Parts: sequence; C-alpha cells; structure tokens
Amino acid sequence: RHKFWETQPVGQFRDAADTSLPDGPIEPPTPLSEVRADPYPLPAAFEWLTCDLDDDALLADLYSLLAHNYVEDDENMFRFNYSPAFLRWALKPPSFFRAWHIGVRAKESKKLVAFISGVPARIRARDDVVRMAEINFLCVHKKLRSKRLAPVLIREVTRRVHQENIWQAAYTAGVVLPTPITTCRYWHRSLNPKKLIDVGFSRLGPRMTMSRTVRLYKLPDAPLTPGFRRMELRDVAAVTRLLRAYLAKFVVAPDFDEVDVEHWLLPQEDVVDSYLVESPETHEVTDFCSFYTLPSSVLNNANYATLKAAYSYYNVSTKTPLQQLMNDALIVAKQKNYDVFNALDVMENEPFLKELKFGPGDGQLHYYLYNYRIRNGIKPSELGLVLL
Ligand code: NHW
Ligand code: EN5
Repeated sequence: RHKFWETQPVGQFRDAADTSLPDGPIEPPTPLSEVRADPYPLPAAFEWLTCDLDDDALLADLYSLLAHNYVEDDENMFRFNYSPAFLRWALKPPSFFRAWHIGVRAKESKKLVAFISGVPARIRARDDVVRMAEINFLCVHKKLRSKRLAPVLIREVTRRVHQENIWQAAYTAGVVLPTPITTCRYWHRSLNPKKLIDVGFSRLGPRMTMSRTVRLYKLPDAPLTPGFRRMELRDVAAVTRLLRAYLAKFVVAPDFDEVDVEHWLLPQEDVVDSYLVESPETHEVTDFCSFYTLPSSVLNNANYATLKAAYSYYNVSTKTPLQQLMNDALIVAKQKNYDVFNALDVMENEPFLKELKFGPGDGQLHYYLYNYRIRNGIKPSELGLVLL
C-alpha cells in the first residue's frame, strides 16, 4: 500500500497492536561518517538547488510555485497563498540551515518545479526534549505529479537533516500516512459572512437570511479586556515565561526560549500578530494570544481573488478567561479586515470554539513524528504544537 512509507522509521499500521514497543526513537542514530555524502539522484532533466531566501528573485519563484501548486481543499475551491514575507519568517528561524531549503529545478529552463523544507526545533515528547526538524512546504508542480518525486525530496531532506546530527522530525498533512500521533479538525469563525458565502467557503444556514447571518457574526468594534494590547519587544521575557509554563501541560509541545519567542511571536505585519493582557494595576503580563496570516486564493470566482484568513497560533490564559481572550482576538482580526478566523481543536481550544460560533470545517490535519514512537498516540487536547 505504501511502497515508500513502509521503508521509513515511522509507526507502521501493522505495529499498532504491539504494546511491547516503547515510546521514543524507533531506530538509533548512525555515525555521521555513515550518512550518505552526496545528494540522491533526480531524473536527468532536473537538478537540486539549495535556496537562498534572502534572494528576492528566488523567494518570488518559491512564492509562485506554492501559490500555483500547493495545498487545496478537497473540492479544489481554495489554495493556500503563503506570502513571501511569511515564507521568509517560516523558513528562517533562529539557527536555521540554508541546506534544508531544498528546491528542484529544470536544468534547461531553470524553472523551480519542486520544493521541500526543514527548520530546526526543540520539541518535547512527554519528558524527552528532542532536537527535530519541522518539515513543511513539500510541493511538486502539478505537471510532475505521481512520478515518485516526493519520496526523493523526502529522502534528500532526511539526509541533510542527518548531516546536522538530527534524527527526528515533526510534520503535518491533510492526508493519512503511517501513522498519525493525533488527528485534528479545523474550525472556522466567520468574520465576513457575506463574502464567505459568495465565494462558497460557507453556506447560508437553513432558515437563515443574509441579514440574520451578518447579525449572528457581529462583533464589538474594539477589544473588551482592559489592558489588552499588541505584544512588543520588551514583552519577550514575560511572554516566554507564560508560554513555557503553559506548554508544559501538553504531551507534545515545542520547547521555546526567549530567542524562539522573539522570532515566532513578535508581531510582523500580515505575518504574525500577538496580543497580551497587561494588568492595569500591577503591569504584570497575565494572558497572551496570537494568530498568523495565511490567505487562500479563491479559485474560479468572478468577484474575489483571495480570502484573508487568520489562524490561531499560541494562546495562554492565566487571569482572563480563554474564551474572553479569544473573543478579543476575533475582534482585532475583524478590525484588521480578516474574512475568517481558523483554529484547530488542539490544546484547550475545544470549549471556546463552540462558544464563540466557530463551526467545524471539512478538513482534518494529521500530525506525525519521524523516527519517534508515541504508543497509542495522543488526543488533540494533549497536543501543544502548531505548525505553519
Ligand atoms: S503537507 C502538504 C504537502 N503538499 C501538498 O499537499 C501540495 C500539493 N501536492 C503536491 O505537491 C505539509 C504533491 O501531491 C506531493 C506528493 C508533493 C504532496 N507527506 O511523488 P509522488 C508538508 O509539507 C507520499 C508525506 O508520486 P505526488 C509535510 C505518498 O503517500 N508523504 O506523489 C511534508 C506516496 O508514498 P507511498 C506524502 O502526488 C512531510 C508518495 O508520496 C505526502 O506527485 C514530508 C507518492 O509520491 C505528504 N503530504 O507528490 C515527510 N503526499 O509510500 C517528512 C504524498 O504511500 C518526513 N505522499 O507510496 C520527515 C523527513 C525528515 C526526517 C529527519 C530525521
Ligand atoms: C501544513 N501546514 O481542507 C498544512 N481546508 O476545514 C497542510 N474548509 O478550509 C495540510 N471544500 O470547511 C492542510 N468551510 C490540510 C487542509 C487543506 C485545506 C482544507 C478546510 C479546513 C477548509 C472550508 C471550505 C470548504 C470548501 C469546500 C470549510 C465551512 C466553514 C463554515 C463557516 C460557518 C460555520 C460552519 C463552518
């Protein structure tokens, strides 16, 4: 069934019943001298290209490959449209490796036709903090699909990760592979219901009129919580403390330090937004919420070309109830003209999703670890990791 995945150190469907297998690495590291020294062979017309994302022309080529060939929903109505600034942010975190930004181009035309990337991360699984690669943006041009290029890209990124003495990875996919550690559902909160209905993202409910629907999703003009404000550079230490304490509750979560928090959570226009609650009395930072910006192209619609979507990222509440905090996140997203606010049922999200008028989407997101077994998997509520 899975000619490629059967050969890889991942949980195999056939081992699911075996309770003797322990949590942790599936196979041990090999000496670095035994890591294959040269790139895997590509079909003759193609060549590897290590991408320099500081090069605006190369970044534009990557943006365009993904904008035309990356992930679509099951009915091919929408396609993710990661912006160039977002890609630079996602792929250049602290201590990133340029060798993990891997393109494939046509030798003759020099056109970029495929891509895969990794970035380094420390991820904790139970008590074990593991150096991993987060793998993302695997893409093969539509005209080159089903030719077994994806396994070559995956083997090549694996080789380059091994060269850095890293032996585990985390990744997500909308498709089922061997074997998810957990399966999450996307939830959607309409901010601009009329547009969402016009483009086919959502439907008018039974016995609902457009004006009743617009009223249903109405939000206040400004955040309600006193002391709610945008995160700034001076907040990095406080946010790191809040986030580390919170993420400790989950079975699988990133191990963020201040350097990571500055990169992943300091606001960047149209890339990542973070807000916090600073107590008006004590000036203590007590709560935090964040979302990232990932528009989707609207395919085949006469009136609209893109949907502006916010995706819930990391949220921490210690004083302000999480539901109230997320309501303020919806309000600022609405102020900033987002059409929809999306979230997964990870961490403690489930209760507020229902209360704040999110509805379940038709998409799922499966989470995977490479060369790391977690017996029986975990529940979405035990997962403290959000990948982009
Ligand atoms: S998930 C988004 C993936 N990208 C897209 O869906 C974009 C649109 N689709 C495409 O570009 C986020 C192509 O359809 C792709 C497959 C390239 C997906 N993950 O070349 P073939 C990520 O980026 C397996 C893993 O003929 P294709 C995460 C498939 O099961 N494997 O197919 C990426 C089959 O293997 P099997 C996937 O349609 C994580 C084989 O590929 C997959 O032309 C990567 C068929 O290949 C997917 N999303 O190209 C793994 N989709 O065994 C990282 C298909 O079943 C692992 N396949 O026969 C860790 C590595 C690092 C380790 C470090 C220690
Ligand atoms: C790697 N980082 O399917 C990610 N999106 O529900 C790669 N559905 O937008 C893997 N089909 O339900 C990504 N509207 C896997 C996800 C791929 C994209 C995807 C889904 C997630 C999605 C929308 C549109 C469906 C269009 C037809 C959807 C319903 C919204 C409605 C709003 C009002 C309340 C009820 C729900």
